[in-house]
Amino acid sequence: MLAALVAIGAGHLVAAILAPATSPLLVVGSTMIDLAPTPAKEFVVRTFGNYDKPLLIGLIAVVLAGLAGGIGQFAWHRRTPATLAIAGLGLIGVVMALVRPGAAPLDTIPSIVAAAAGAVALQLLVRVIGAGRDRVETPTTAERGRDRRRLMLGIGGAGAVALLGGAGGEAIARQRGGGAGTAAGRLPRPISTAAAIPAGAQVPGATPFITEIADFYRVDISLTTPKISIDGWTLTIDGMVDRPLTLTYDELLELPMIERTITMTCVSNEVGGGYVSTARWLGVPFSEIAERVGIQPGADQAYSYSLDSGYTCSTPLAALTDGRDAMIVVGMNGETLPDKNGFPARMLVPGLFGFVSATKWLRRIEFTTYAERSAYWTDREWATDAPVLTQSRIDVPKSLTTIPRDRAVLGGIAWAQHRGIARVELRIDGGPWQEASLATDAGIDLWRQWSYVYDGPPGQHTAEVRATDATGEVQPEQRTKVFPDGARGWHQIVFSTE
Ligand SMILES: Nc1nc2c(c(=O)[nH]1)N[C@H]1C(S)=C(S)[C@@H](COP(=O)(O)O)O[C@H]1N2
Ligand SMILES: [Mo]
Repeated sequence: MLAALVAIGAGHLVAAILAPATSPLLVVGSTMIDLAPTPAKEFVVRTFGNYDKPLLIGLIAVVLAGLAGGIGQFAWHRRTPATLAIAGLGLIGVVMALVRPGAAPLDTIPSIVAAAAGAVALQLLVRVIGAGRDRVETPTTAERGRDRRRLMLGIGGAGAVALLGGAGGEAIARQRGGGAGTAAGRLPRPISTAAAIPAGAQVPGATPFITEIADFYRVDISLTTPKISIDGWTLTIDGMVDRPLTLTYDELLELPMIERTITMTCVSNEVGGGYVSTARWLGVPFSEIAERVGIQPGADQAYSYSLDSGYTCSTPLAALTDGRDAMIVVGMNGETLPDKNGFPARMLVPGLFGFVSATKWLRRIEFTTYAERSAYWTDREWATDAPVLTQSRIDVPKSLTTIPRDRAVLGGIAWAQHRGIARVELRIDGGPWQEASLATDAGIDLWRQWSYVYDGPPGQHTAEVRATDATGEVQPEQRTKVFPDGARGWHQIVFSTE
């Protein structure tokens, strides 16, 4: 187990220098994410939420410890096979690194180094710790003391090497890359600014209308946050176009930019969930891109590629060209796009769920056909067309809390991006539906806040909410799972008044 620990530490350190995502535990984890069947993935995300990734890494570490422990059982007497077996564990990393989409031969180096480090560590440890093992007579007190000191030396030495490698690697990985901060202050001015959010759009005390960057939800398949350097980064737009285009970061920033406040939602958002946020985005409108490259007839999708692993996304061309504010985003709430939200550039299309529109760490957009290319989540059976579903949420009071009867105000948000919210209704204790008062409308691509004053008898109550979008469609009662095209159903809470 100590040898395996040394291997992981050494691999992590080398990966931090070469490419952090190729660290042995991470390549194994990433490949497992890609290979996991959709229901398994859905179960893990539903059950463990944002702890899904640490959990996966922990699980791999436990399995590794078990295998290494098993090898350790015969290491004393069959040193060579044991050494080969420990090195063999490293080779799992090599294979996993090679099957990652877009893998380069160099990606195997951290796992090769890990295999070698593990083998050397095992040899040394067996020699140091096991020196007295073949003794036939009962050890003397002095010999016993020496054995103990050798054991401590082995544990201490291997532990220190592993810790130095692991912590050093982590520190280097965190420092790496151009990162989001470096381009701060360079953001161009938009040719069209975002409409001001009307004061009445925010219900006092409710969820902030604009989400802080730190609070903005995050959903992606990456085990660690990619830190992309803008040096050497380019965005290619090609495929069925007359004039393919490759832009450096500076060239991208020179294009005309628009600024828009838009609400984003994830298809994996459960009823009442938090995978919905709003920010002010700065980016190049797709209309500008389309004009520059000249999209050829016959293309029906924009197929986008991410720099992190093999993530790809299919966006219907119609949604990019029907006049809505689809854009290639470089700025968020007045700052350069943060690493976690896709630095240096991401896509954003109002009205579509993130997995069919919002590729982060953008590398390439290929105009093509659905017949020709299928995306990461399409291959995993998720919906091909995925407009945001009309949803509403009760944010105050928190479920199972008690509120004073003379100030019993319920509040929350509703969203139906690119259609708009026309009405929100509340139902208390299964009674008749009653109109909530809607906050000022800030635009159809944005969520809308609502409030409702409860003035019924004190005690414990249930409240349910449902929204109607501007096309007249009422949110259905029937709950559905998030797979394959988003959760439906009414959000419900239990609260007390006194
Ligand atoms: N490269 C990459 N881009 C991605 C994803 C991903 O896994 N990888 N997930 C998508 C999904 S499912 C959503 S909902 C949004 C989330 O964007 P956010 O993390 O900035 O909130 O990003 C989209 N873009
Ligand atoms: Mo998503």
